[in-house]
This record gives sequence, structure tokens and C-alpha cells, in this order.
Amino acid sequence: MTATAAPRHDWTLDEINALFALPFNDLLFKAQQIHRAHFDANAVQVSTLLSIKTGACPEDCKYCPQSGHYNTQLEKEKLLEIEKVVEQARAAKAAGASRFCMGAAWRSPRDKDLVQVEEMVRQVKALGLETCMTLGMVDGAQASRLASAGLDYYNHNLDTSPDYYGEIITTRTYSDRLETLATVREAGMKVCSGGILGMGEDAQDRSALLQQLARLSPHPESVPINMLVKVPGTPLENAEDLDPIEFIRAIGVARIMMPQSHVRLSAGREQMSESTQALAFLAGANSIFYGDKLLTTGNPQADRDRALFTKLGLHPEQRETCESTDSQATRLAQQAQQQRLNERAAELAVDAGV
Ligand code: SAM
Ligand code: DTB
Ligand code: SF4
Repeated sequence: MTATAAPRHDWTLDEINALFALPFNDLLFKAQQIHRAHFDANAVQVSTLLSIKTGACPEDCKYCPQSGHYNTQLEKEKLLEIEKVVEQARAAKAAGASRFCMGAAWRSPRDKDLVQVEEMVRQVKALGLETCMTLGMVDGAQASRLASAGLDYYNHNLDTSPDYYGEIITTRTYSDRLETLATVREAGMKVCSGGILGMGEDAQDRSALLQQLARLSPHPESVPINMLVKVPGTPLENAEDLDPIEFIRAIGVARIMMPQSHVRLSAGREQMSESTQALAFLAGANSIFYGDKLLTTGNPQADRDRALFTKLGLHPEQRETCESTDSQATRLAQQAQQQRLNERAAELAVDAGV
């Protein structure tokens, strides 16, 4: 496979397992080559998260502090007021984030809540930030409303392999998740979908999760790889630690399989050494959550992340998408207009016998 081969959606488990089985240095070299063929290797996309509705969730996701099924001592909160969300978004932008991700502990949004949520999208977007939401399952009408409000990304994770899924969640199915992802794509939004490692799954499950993500066509633009945050009170509070090297391998394999996607080093960074994070960037991770909090659990302090970026020579990725394309289009239009004016002036000069 060449570094710039077209993205594939037909990865077999044997192929994926073979990538995982490569000598670590070979895997990272391959991942770096592919990474450099598609991205600025030192740019990292920076997103900030906010929980806009916290806790009391009817779903039973065994990893989640927000599930109403477990006692995690979490302070529940109703849907936040729009002004509070905008205030947080403004602070995230001032701190250097280019995308603002809003998460709600819902199985799916109620239509009456969507009115408020749409306004959040409009107002956050008006600040010049990209917008992302994760609100649970959505139907076609809800997805269209979010897309019309200007929502750029919808996050909905597959979380784990189809085989292991039933060990983690019983209140919604894997196909429910795939259906929401298809609905989001159909509505024209960008897709953010990934999973969680370290939930007691085996190596085969990690391969199968990546296989499912890569089967999505097009690939999700954003692929969050979360390391389980073990929250007391959840059934996974005592899950066995996943070897960080295995976690880095998964990032490298994701990079190779989904070469054009942003792979996000997501939850779990607070518990990770700087060296592990540096290896994750080397393996092709090029996005992070930035800010002192994820949804309900901790994330590295912003100044620690700034220091890490400086140490590693990384810089926040500029919003290259619409902004630069727009400004390029504006510049080209201005140049064309200037040329027409010059030509007209020359014609007039000839007519006037100058
Ligand atoms: N309720 C919505 C849903 O599940 O679709 C959106 C919010 S939910 C908290 C978003 C994602 O956060 C989950 O799909 C899961 O991948 C991730 N997550 C939740 N708790 C986590 C934990 N303890 N460690 C790592 N990731 C976690
Ligand atoms: C994702 O994949 N990880 C983020 C985001 N998408 C919404 C959430 C991580 C949550 C970690 C646990 C918490 O803070 O509640
Ligand atoms: Fe609810 Fe989402 Fe947590 Fe599952 S992951 S319990 S759906 S908030």
C-alpha cells in the first residue's frame, strides 16, 4: 500500500490483526508515513467539551458516570441555559479551541429540547467556532434540524466491537448506533465516531471496532479513541488497565486504516504520561480535547497542555476547512475583478487615444 492510497472500507480482520502484530517501530513508521501524506505532522486539532445536560441518563453504558443506573455521586444538571453555553464557548475560543463540542446525557433528544439546542448551535457558531454535538440517537427529522441550525459535527460512538457490545450496553443496540450514524451522514453533517479501549475487551475486539469504523463510507471525519476513565460507582471501576503500548498500537492502526480522518486522543489523557501522549501523536493522533474538564471527569489543565505542545513543537491546527477555502475564493474573486477593471481601463485608454 502506498502512503496516499485511496481510503478503504473493506479491511479484513486478518489484515487489521497483521497491522497490530507489526514490530512497534514498523507500525509507527508506517503510521507516520501515512500521517505525513495527509496532514501537517505537527498540527493538532483542538476541541473543547461542555456537558450541556448532566446525569440521570436512562441508558446503562457500564463505563459511564452519567448513567442513572449507577451511583457515581454525580451532581445532575438540567439542560443549560443558552447564555451559559455561549459564555463557555467564548472562553474556549479565547483559550485557543477551534471546535466546541456539547454533550447531553440523553438516550435521544426530545423535540422540545431541540429548539434550545438549535439556538446553542447558532450562537456558538456565530462566535466563529466549529460546532459538534453528542445527544444520543437522532432520527432523520432531528438530524435535519441540527444540520439546518448549522451543526458541523455529530458525535456518536460505536464504543466497542459488535461482539463485546452486549457486555457493555443493553439498552440500545449496535444497529441503533449504526443507524444514527447513517442518519447524521444523510443529513449532511460531518461524523465523529470512535470508541473506548480498556473496558476488558480483547485484542480481537479492538480490531473489530476499527473494522466497523472503517466500514463507514465515507470514514468518519473525526475518530475519537478514548481510554476508559474508571469512575467509582460504575461497573467498570475496577477494569484491568490496558497496556499503554497496546493503546498506541490502536491509534497507529486507526491512522493507517482511516488515513484522512482526524484521530482524536480523547478521554484518559489526565491519567496518561507525557511520553504516552507523545507516542500517540507519533502514531498519528492529531486531535485532542483541551480544557480542564471532559464532560464530567478531569482532563489535563490547559497550561499543562500548552507546555506539552511547546515541548513537542506541536501547534493547534487552524480551521482550514471553510475559512481558508472561503478566503481563497474571495481572494480569487477579487483578483478576477481587478483584472477586469485593468482590462476595461486599458480599453478606455485606447478609445481615448492615450
Ligand atoms: N449520551 C450520548 C451518547 O451516549 O450517545 C452522548 C454523551 S456520551 C457521554 C459520549 C461518549 O463518551 C460515549 O459514547 C463514550 O464513548 C464516552 N465516554 C463516556 N464515559 C466514558 C468514560 N468513563 N471513559 C471514556 N469514555 C467515556
Ligand atoms: C468522545 O469520544 N469522548 C468524549 C466526547 N466524545 C463526547 C466524552 C468523554 C467522556 C469521559 C467521561 C466524562 O467526562 O464524563
Ligand atoms: Fe447515557 Fe451517553 Fe452515558 Fe450512555 S454514554 S449512559 S447514553 S450519557
